[in-house]
Amino acid sequence: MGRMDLRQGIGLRRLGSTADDFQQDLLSSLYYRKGTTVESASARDAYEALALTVRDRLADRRARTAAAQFAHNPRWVYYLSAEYLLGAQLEQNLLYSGTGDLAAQALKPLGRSLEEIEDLDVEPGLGNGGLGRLAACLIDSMATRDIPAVGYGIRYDFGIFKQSLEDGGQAERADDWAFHGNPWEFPAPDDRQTVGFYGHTEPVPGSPVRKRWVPGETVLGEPSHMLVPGYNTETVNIVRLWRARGSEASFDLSRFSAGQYAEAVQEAVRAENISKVLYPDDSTELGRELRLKQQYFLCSCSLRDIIRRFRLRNENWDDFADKTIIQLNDTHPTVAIPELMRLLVDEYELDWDRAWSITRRTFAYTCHTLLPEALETWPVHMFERLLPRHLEIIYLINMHFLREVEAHFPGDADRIRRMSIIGENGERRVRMAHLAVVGTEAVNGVAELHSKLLRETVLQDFADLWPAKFQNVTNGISPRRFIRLANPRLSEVISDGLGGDGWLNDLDRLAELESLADDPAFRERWRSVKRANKVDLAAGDPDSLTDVMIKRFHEYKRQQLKLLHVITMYHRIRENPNGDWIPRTVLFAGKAAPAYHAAKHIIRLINAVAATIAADPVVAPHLRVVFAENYNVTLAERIIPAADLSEQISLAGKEASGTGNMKLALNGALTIGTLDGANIEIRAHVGEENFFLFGLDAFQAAEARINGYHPREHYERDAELRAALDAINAGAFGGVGREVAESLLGWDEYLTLADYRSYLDCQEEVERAWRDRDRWTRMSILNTARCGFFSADRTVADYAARIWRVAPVPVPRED
Ligand code: GFP
Repeated sequence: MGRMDLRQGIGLRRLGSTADDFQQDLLSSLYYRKGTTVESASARDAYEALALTVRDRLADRRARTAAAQFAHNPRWVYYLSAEYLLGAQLEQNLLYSGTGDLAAQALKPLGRSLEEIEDLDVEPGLGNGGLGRLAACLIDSMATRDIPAVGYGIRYDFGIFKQSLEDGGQAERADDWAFHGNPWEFPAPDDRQTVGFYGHTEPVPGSPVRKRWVPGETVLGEPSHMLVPGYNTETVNIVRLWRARGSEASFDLSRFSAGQYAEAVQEAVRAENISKVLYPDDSTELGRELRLKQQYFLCSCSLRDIIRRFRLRNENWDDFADKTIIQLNDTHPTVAIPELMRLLVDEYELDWDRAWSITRRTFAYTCHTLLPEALETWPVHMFERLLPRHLEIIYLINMHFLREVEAHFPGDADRIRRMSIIGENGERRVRMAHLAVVGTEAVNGVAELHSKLLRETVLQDFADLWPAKFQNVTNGISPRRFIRLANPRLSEVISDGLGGDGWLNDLDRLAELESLADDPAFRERWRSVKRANKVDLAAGDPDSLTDVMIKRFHEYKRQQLKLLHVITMYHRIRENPNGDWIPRTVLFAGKAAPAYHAAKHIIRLINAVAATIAADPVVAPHLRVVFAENYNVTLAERIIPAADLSEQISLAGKEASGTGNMKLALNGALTIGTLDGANIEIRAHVGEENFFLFGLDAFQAAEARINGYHPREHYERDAELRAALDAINAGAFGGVGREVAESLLGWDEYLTLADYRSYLDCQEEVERAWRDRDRWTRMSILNTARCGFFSADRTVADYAARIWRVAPVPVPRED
């Protein structure tokens, strides 16, 4: 029977809520769990003891959540994601458990301040960019909305690399985020799973469909979980992360005894490599195979765990899809579809049609891109070697699917070729996005434009076949993390304005701030908050216009366009040193994928331009360029509250949604942006007059390419643009950046030069608005007031109602 039954009737001693109780619990954590004393505790001991004490408060709620959820036997949401960018845990968990003040007091006898202790809290670097942070925001909001959910992921030993600058270029170091251990985590070795790879399949006598897979290698997946508390509710969900281990037999004692130390551990090392790093370099065949291994590892472990959980309360497989919805966060976990088929057909002996009907109703897929190169495909030969049984299953799925296509569109061979799960152009490859569309009940894009473009371009054939399957769910962000924790000053002003902090889980209430946008005293407070945040950030003059572009480095996001603007400002100031210049601090932050050379050239050029400007006494008083190293959630939380201007300048039709755009607008930064991704919805919400729009739209951008785009024509025509590119080519910035200029003039994949003039004109509008302080502040307040829609709580409500079809299961408060 399920282990939950063991708890029945055993009530836990309730943890006390007074300062004394908390103090006692902190001390007992220090003595009994850290094995130290007040006198000899190091700062890290104090940190860990505090973390455990806070964790206990949440664990208490977790136990009640589990009891309530299991008793209810609801449809569970299982979120499968290769990434989770959770952000620092201590501050969040203090807020969500309401113990911040108690903690500060309790630390005093240890001679420690809460700030000092918080600095020891390392953010788990288990993600890369927007997709990983979205996953973290969604699990936060699921808990806040009392939706029974588990997030599944991989517990990478090394997260995304740590970035530093060397000679102005990006240098990468391993991010050993859990070097000191991770007090937020509960290992659950008893729930370990065994995962197979390679090998061969054998027929099962008497069954035409079932096969026996004999793997050539097995590894163990050991889970641990972290608590995911809801805000202002009792629910505490979990995120369960798998770590790969060799079996006990993987250590070869005889080789070790013979002095073959490396050989003795090689099997264990090979196993452990699976969860070693996030996104291993995929420029080699081995690296690519390791990525596919990771994906299968995550899916296999998670599905078995999901099935285990299902079987605790249910017996009939026909109920599986009514009790389970698995959301695939992009294509990385798509191999879960053939894996579920394999488990149902081969291991649980369901017939194919029944298994397929269950599988299809169990999964939903979120696509996060429009870039064709970002839609994953795997070589058939790699699949065949690594996952031979899954390839057979994919072939069968494809066969049935293509029959369906043929029935709808008889004789349309071209369509069949386009839609097949197996791509036959050149090397045969498995198209994971096609598999994800075929094997799921719902497919969604992450902003209105994105979902429309998916339907009309990238996945058009599928939308023709199954129009009802395609939906939009616009992304959102956690207001707790990105206003309350990131910007406590603004939170206080908002709470004062709205008479309480109920807005933190009802973000539409921010609309009530509108009436305060014309109140001079409120405006003054608003401005002083922004200024104080800038002082804290210490990136430049707090009275300057703080212009931020913070996001992964990618040419489609067009950091190079911002840079051309910076160079033009530099030229203008030099030419007219006594002009009435608005002081600006331009702040860049973001990582480039280690093998993405073009993006790294842009980083290097930014730093070269920054250095040139800093060394120029004429320009430096007016313009400063800062590159903040090692962008992560923690750094984002410092920069966002200090931003005046939010750069969302991707080429229209390329950014699926963006979420940084939402975080910045919510914190009162004004957006300069294209009609791309969620910018469109942000503009619709905040009002055209409170948004700086420029550039081609997605349709015009596509047309420009089709009609033959020649970046040089823009160069010839526009003297300032020419001056900027010529300066780079002439070596004006320490000789750095010629590759950037060359790529812009040669091909300019993302139409940077086409949008240059429109962008510069728009920056002039920005400056006009900035000169009118009251106007700017009013716009800023209205941005915050009108961005309630972008709460991840709304996003989750949308998924729950339209895709997951799940209802909240409230957890009773303890009497
Ligand atoms: C991707 C897309 C973004 C989108 C996020 C979340 O981000 O436009 O906002 O996913 O849906 F590109 P990255 O993981 O690629 O940064």
